Amino acid sequence: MADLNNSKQNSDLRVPKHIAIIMDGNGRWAKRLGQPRIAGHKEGMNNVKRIAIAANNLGVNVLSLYAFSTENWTRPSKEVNFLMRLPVDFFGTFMPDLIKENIRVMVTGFTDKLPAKTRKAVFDAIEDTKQNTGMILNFAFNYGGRAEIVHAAKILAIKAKNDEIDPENIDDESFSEQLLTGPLGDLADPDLLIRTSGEERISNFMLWQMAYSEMVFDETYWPDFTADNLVEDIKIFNDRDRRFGSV
Ligand code: V07
Repeated sequence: MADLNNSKQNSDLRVPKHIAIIMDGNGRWAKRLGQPRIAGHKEGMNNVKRIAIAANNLGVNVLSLYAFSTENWTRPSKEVNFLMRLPVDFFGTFMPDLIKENIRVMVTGFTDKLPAKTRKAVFDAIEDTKQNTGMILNFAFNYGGRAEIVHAAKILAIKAKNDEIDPENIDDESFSEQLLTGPLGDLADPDLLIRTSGEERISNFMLWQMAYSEMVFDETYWPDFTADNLVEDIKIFNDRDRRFGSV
């Protein structure tokens, strides 16, 4: 089964090396309070910081968060514009915390299609945290699983056409290297996927990488999701691991 860390804090908890989260339920969280959707996005962003720090303290190596999909561009332009400002806001507010917590920022997605200001905020954050040795906080941003696989196939096809590789030699490993998560190496595949707000779908997130991931669907809306919810979901993961490991 999945390789596990020894947790820094919970002797009983075996913490997955790579946790991926689909941060769903922000709009419904706002609606429940009679507030606009963007209020939910804002509170969702604040929660990214809290959960990133909690995961880092638990000893997680990679936390991948699905922030924006290649399909999200079809939302109303006012909402898209707001979402494109969130990384700017996020790093503007939380960069000192990320440095203090020794967290390294990474982005998985088609960043060339982002507005210039957004792209700059993201690349500055990657640059400013590249010396950090703690958890990798990986934002899946303008990310789509199928687009990622198609992109990898194109790169390999071009290499083959240019006689740089023999198509016969393409295998799981050389294919993985061409995915946007290639830089993560051995850590590219999540051990655990959590989706909040009760929806039970993958929605085009890390399709290749989740071939063997355990999936936990948590009822909590993302802005309400706490460190305790995270530990609870890791325990569910541990119980499954124990059952399957014992046969
Ligand atoms: C977004 C907050 C979290 C819930 C999901 C919807 C709204 C953080 C980021 C982000 C992205 C890239 C980056 C740094 C931060 C973000 C979007 C939406 C589009 F490098 N939260 N958050 N990006 N929400």
